[in-house]
Amino acid sequence: MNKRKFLKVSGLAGVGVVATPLVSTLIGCGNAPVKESESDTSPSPGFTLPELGYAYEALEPAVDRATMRIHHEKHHAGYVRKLNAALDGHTLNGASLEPLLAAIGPDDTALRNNGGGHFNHALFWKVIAPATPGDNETDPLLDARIDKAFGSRANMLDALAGQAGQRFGSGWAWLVQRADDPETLFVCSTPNQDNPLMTGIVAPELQGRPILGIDVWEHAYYLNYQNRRTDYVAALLDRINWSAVSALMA
Ligand code: MN3
Repeated sequence: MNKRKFLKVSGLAGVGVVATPLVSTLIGCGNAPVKESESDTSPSPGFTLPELGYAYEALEPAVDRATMRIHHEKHHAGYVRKLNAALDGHTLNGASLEPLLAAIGPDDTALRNNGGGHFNHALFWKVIAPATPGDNETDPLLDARIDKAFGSRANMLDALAGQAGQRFGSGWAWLVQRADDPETLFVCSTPNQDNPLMTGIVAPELQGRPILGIDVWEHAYYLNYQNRRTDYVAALLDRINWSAVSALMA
């Protein structure tokens, strides 16, 4: 391995042990810390496609059954498969997903696109889950943080929809806890499958822990909405599972 990668992997050895594993609660994935002496030969963690936890038609009419099925069975499954393939023999093989995302450099295209794709979609399925009784009860801590940053939940949703609408081409809009101040929330968008956990890729002011993400790739809405991204985002923002968002706060 080259010196730059070696330093990054070395720095992660402890992180994998102590970091709060956001994604390990979302996804059945490996948690083994990177071992620099074994990382070239240890087996792939074998990231797996998480279950939705609800039926493909459960979000209709906001998101249609066919879109949900293709999005989960084809698109997300493809990211998982290509992520595992990209990790075969890679120095980051064995890392859990969050430290892996933090260590990716801008030129490591396969890990960047597929590691991001796996994380982003696993988060997405959680936060857009259809509401069941009790799911959408107000969480005082989340509400307080939203009010502090945006004035109200409606203002935050407007800002998030604005980020989704302004993203040129494919990408995501996020509600994020600041990396250097987790009690402070902000909204942003990132292109393609990037996300705010990619400290080696996204700008410092965009770094943090996403607790809500909106997929604005055309594959997320085109069957039902064609070019009407604004209508899709508005419908989706009515289907947020606020209990899940609260649970993702650090
Ligand atoms: Mn997608």
